[in-house]
Amino acid sequence: MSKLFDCVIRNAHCATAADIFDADIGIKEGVITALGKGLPEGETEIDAKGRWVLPGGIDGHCHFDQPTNDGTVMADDFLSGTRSAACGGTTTVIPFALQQKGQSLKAAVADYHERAGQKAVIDYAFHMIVSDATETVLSEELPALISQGYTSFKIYMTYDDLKLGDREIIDVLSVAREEGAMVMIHAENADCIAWLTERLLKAGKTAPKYHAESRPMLVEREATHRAIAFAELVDVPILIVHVSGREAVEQIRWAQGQGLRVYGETCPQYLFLTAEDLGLDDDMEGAKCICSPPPRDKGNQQVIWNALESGTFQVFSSDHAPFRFAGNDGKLATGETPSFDQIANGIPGVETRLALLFSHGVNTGRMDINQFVGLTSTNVAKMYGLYPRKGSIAVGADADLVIWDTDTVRSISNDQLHHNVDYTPYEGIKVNAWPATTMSRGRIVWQDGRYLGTPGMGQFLPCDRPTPAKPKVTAPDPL
Ligand code: DUC
Ligand code: ZN
Ligand code: ZN
Repeated sequence: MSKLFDCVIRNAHCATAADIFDADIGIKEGVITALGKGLPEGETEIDAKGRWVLPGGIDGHCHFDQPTNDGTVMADDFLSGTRSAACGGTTTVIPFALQQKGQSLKAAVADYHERAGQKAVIDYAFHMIVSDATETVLSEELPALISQGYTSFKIYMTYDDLKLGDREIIDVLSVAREEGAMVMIHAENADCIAWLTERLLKAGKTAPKYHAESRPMLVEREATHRAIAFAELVDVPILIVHVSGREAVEQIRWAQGQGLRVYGETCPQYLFLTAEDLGLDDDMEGAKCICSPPPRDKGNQQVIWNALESGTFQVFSSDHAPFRFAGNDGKLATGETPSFDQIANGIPGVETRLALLFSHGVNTGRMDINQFVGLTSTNVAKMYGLYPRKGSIAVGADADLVIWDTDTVRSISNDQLHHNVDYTPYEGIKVNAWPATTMSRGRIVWQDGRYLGTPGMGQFLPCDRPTPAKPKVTAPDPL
């Protein structure tokens, strides 16, 4: 007779976003079916030895195999991207189906399914990127796609080939309100950046380090402020993504203080890198750390830590945007010494996100384990309509679990990572936590330093309309 459980994880010291408890975890057909003490023997048994067992990480912001039109190619497709995620303790990813200008949104989503289908090792959902807010997109495609489970999308306030104008932003926010979708906003003022870039280039300031000067905090502050004003006008929640420093944090805090549903996301680069990592004059190595918004300084790193600890930010994502340094289709696709504005934007980080925050957040006492789980998993599941199937340890939830080794001390090294990028911006940073075991719907995909995943086993996850995307109820309930 077959056993009640396919697998039992014994002696798990579990944490969710709310609780800490010790339990055996019974798993059947990829789902957690029992939590308790002394569960009957499973087909397989894992002893967690009293280690932390946490919900698998959900990376709500990463880019895999995203089409570009500047001669660059993303280094990670769904296979290498999800493999890398799994080895770092992430069990769900939400990358972006990018609509090119002139393309239908539906076609962009269909194309992205082709890219993911046979390759993904772990489960995945899609955000959309809306770059062409035509009448058809607004009135037909977006409503239809949202009702089919694509319930979040990103819009850009910068980049000529992606940005929306103010009126277009208001129009897409209005559709999001009507349809119950979450809007993620890349907030940087395109015209300020263009003006500053022109001046820098004219002055011969072309090295990677000038990337940071072309995108000072003011441009992020202005766009964040404008996005918040539009969201207030339309009365719809928004999420400001990849927040880099004090000025945007102040805008978000102000909005939250007004009672507006304005959420914030930050990423490892704003905790562990500074503008100095963009190098000195003529130092092309600095291209490895070019991302937007750029990393700031130590003082701003502290502001970002504070905003994580205090709850100003709800989610912590990698913004993995993988471009190789060597070769002619990555960072240096336009030549050996391109000017900073010709260098692909984005850095890798899907595998290192969790270990960095666990080590430097939880193990230093900056945040507790429940906050860690919230920022890296539970809140992400809620923000994008995947909760409670994902993001918790509970009966009925998918058995997406990570057993953490907190006895390790290691330096991050690109040799040990599983992405397809030839560097990590976090090389040499010490961590004292790393996943010992990653389990995706009951299947072990990473154990004791060995990748054990199978391409194509990841499932597409249609998302519910996220509760945090609901407009605030302002009238008191007469009851
Ligand atoms: N924005 C992102 O979200 N990722 C990479 C580059 C960018 O500008
Ligand atoms: Zn962005
Ligand atoms: Zn991104």
